[in-house]
Amino acid sequence: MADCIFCKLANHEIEPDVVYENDLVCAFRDAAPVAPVHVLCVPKAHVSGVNDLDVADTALLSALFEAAQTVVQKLGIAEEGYRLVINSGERGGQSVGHLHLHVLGGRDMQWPPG
Ligand code: IU
Repeated sequence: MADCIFCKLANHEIEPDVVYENDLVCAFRDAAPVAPVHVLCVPKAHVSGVNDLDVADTALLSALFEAAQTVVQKLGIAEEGYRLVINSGERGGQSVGHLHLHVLGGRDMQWPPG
């Protein structure tokens, strides 16, 4: 999608700090991290958010979770624990209109989230 910043980052039009990528997903470090580990798993094709996600697209779903699993393994937080978050829509706190799975870790997480 033409003016989508995450399309540009996930497809290296703008170079992100990549932790891992596969054919369908790029996982890169968040530019404004809120935890010692804060990585975004981003589909390379444009999907606006969860409402527009084709849940029959099992290849994309599996690529997203494969990316998250690989990120936590590579960054050494798989065993200690971490949080996966997808903010959806305005009240859900989504600020970028391109689906992304936050991988947060390296500190204790609070519940309920803010
Ligand atoms: P949100 O769930 O849509 O609020 O998350 C958007 C995230 O994208 C947020 O954590 C930003 O810091 C991050 N981000 C980024 O890493 N690089 C960018 O160029 C932009 C946002 I714009």
